[in-house]
Amino acid sequence: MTDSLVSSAYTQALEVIGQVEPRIADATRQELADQRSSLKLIASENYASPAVLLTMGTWFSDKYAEGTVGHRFYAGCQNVDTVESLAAEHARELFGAPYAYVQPHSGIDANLVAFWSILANRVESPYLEKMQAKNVNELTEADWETLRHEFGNQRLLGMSLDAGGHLTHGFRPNISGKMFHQQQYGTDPETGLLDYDVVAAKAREFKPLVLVAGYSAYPRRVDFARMREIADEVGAVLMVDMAHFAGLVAGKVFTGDEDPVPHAHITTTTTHKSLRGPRGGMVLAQEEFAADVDRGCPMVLGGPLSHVMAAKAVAFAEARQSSFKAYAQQVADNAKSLAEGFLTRDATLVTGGTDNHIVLLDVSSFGLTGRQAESALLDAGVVTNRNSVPADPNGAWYTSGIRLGTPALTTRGFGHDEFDKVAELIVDVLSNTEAGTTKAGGPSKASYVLGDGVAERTKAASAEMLDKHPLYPGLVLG
Ligand code: DSN
Repeated sequence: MTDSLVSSAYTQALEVIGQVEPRIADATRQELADQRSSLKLIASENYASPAVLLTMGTWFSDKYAEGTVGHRFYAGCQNVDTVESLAAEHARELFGAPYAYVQPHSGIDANLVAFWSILANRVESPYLEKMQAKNVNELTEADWETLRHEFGNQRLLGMSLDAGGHLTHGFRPNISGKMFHQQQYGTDPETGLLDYDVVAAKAREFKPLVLVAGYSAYPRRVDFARMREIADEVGAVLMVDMAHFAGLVAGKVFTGDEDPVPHAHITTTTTHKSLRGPRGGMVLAQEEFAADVDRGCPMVLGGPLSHVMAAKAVAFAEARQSSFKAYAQQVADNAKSLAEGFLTRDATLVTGGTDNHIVLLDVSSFGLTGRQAESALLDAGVVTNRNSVPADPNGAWYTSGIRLGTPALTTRGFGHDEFDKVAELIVDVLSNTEAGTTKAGGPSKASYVLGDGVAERTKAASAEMLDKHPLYPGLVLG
């Protein structure tokens, strides 16, 4: 797509929007300006291509299409069928998966569909037998009670939030921690690494129905073949949430035992992180779960977002190009450069480094909480998010860590030297930030004092790199 086409498409679109609500047009312009002028290091963010973004802005948004391809609860879904089939076909090819479900609106939705399908597939209940025989109306109160009891008493074992797992992996306050009896596995207190023998011992003792692998803030690769062995030994379903690293799987950086798709019964993901697609989710499954996953909408999800499914198809087509492999490898290489940049400047990293796209910086050695570090960095134009570290003394709100990721800036073209410079800038900001005090004069976990001139010099140094690697080069809004 040529630059002038994209420029004119967006210029005209914003003009149309501005005629109705100019403040939204202004905010949209400002968002582009802000994204262009800051160092985006949030590990779960990226920059989708203009083709992906443009695909989302169409009349497919206006169509209801509950159900699945060829089996809809609404008439007139022939074009949505085309879109959904294409997105699923690209996904199956990209990941080598027997089955792909591209309707989930987010990663949490994808995980809920996976939970639903595992329960529907593995829990024996009179309800399910009757549902399959299409006699739902014949269910007695006793049937429903049995169903609630059986569905509500299953066990899930997942990685704890402070070790890097996701909320939906059994975190107590999350729906996953309430709908399942849950237990969590963590990481080794000395190394910060997953200990598969500990996971196996927990699984043997707890006998979960669902073993969840995958992470949101663990800076290392996972041996999914080993996780499958553990699941098989205890008769569990292995569900892998690859939301964070789907791009590294698609780009063949994670292969063999590190590729979850052939090992997991069900793999879930978002499509907008390292995979660089539109915001959304997806479920990949082995054949035995396909029919249950297919009932995700309307049993778990609201109507599919057809415009987003179309954009998923475009993004997956992009990810099947050889250039995406080079991108994914660069994401991992850049994370190593970033980690080395910190280590040579004596900063502390959880697990001592990275071998994926995440670097988890423990900011306690700077005398700061994650919240203070996140705010100070934002003042200096460095966009990150605070994150717990294992056994975090500051809890999940203030935290002691900053999670950094390389997918977005790698899309802009940043390489080894730039990521080393990013580490230098972050260390400079944090070394020149002091923890503040509360109004009463006590120690504060939120307020902070950034040294004079730090924000300005960081922004100037960032601008040099950002100008060399413009976001959406050639996109000029008239
Ligand atoms: N919000 C996503 C992330 O930042 O990792 C996970 O839900």
